[in-house]
Amino acid sequence: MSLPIKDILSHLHINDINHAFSTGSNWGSSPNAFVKDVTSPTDGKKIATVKFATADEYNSVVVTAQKAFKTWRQVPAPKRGEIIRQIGESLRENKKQLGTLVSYEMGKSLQEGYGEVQEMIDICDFAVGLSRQLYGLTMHSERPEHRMYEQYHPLGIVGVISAFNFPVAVWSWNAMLAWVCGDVCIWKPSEKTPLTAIACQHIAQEVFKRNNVDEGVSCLVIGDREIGELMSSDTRVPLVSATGSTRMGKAVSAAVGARLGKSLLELGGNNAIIITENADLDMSLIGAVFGAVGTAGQRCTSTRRLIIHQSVYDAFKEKLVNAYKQIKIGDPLDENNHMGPLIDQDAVALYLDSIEKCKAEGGNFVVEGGKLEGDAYASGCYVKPCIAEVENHFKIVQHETFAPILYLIKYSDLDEAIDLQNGVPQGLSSAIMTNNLREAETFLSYAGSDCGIANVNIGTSGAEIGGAFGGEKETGGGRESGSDAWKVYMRRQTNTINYSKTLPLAQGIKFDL
Ligand code: UN1
Repeated sequence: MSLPIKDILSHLHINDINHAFSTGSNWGSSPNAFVKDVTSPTDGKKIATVKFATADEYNSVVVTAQKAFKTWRQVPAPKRGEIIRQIGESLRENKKQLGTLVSYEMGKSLQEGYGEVQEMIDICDFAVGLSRQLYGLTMHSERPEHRMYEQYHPLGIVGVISAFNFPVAVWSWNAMLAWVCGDVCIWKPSEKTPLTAIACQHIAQEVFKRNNVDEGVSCLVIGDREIGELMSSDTRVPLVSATGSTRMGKAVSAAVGARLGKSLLELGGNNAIIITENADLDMSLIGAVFGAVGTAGQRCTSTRRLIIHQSVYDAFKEKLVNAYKQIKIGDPLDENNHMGPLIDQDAVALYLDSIEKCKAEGGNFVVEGGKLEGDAYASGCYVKPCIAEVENHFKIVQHETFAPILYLIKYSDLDEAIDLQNGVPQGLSSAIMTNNLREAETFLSYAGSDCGIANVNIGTSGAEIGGAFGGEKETGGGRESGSDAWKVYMRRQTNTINYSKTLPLAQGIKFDL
């Protein structure tokens, strides 16, 4: 049984009307701020109202964050890690409430809402360990009695632009790493999901306050595209980490690049699973269906294409069609349902438009799509997951539609399958289902998948936080979360120290006075 939403909102300090920005426990908004109602796609009801920040307010937040950076960077990294550990504890305590609000505000199933908060807890744990491992290398100098090494220093303000589909986890990947690295964060959440962001800000600031940390370490700015544009062209923000569409990423990258700042981009995917003649079809089915309908097809890592060997094509198609008949669609807070709504009615319009475009190009729908009508679907955001037989070169197949539309493509040999898998502009996640070592290793080799993530006998979505997360081509090239992704949040400095009594020059150059 899920908790009543009203109790959850008050537990997470969400008010009827919420301020536009926060620099720690200081929340504010101008009297003439733009006011937006936040409605739930699950039942179409208004949850609360938020105010949008103005450019002046954004500027005041940056000034506060700059000040906070000066003190936060002096805190030893393991001590910063200890504070992140406490944030992880607080997330554990609030997992149920925050996970439920994620589900209610965004529309993903409750299980996935809890999973998203678990992903935040996991990255906190990772960041705590990392706080004692911000290693640089030591090199041997070519000169006698010299020592050479590199060290990592914090950058300053990290701007985080996050998307509605993972409204809190992707922020935490960035914020927890940035904080242990000694940076401060300004978060601009999606204007579609500001309430979960406000809840996280309260959780983080309570911990910072309890530890007497300058609360400007964690700042929140609610607004639309304008705030993202201000952040991207702001030289006071050395790193902008942006998650969202390729169109948005190109704009951020151009603005940040024009001032030679750093950007970390995690953009669209067009992820495929190759199902070979040596695949376990039952396992493949779970991976494919969860990948396609999980989060109603609104993950960057959602499975959009299945590239299936001709010898198992018909058998697998039949399994899929049968499995789609079992999918329960409805209120995501009801744990019997597999799939909730799309984020809003605009998303439904894009989904319907993609189906039309697919049909116009010759797509053959083996499971029909469409908008769901009736009392249970009164928000107007519920759709049917659908499946179409297509060719990879169709324009609509080359495009990422953020909805549960799954494309089937037939192949006859593995090289062809890999070409099809790589034959899209995006390069985030990919998978092969096979029990054949040669097929698996070929897929993982330099001649295999061109994506940032390549899995064997696992679907395309649901990556763990321990690995670096991100992709190539139009996905933007960024890497977040685990492995050595932390290095993006720091600046590297090479130091050479001469402890001899002479000053020999490198490369043997003679320069005597
Ligand atoms: C996203 O869709 O932006 O790998 C992130 C996954 C999740 C993260 C997705 N752990 O599906």
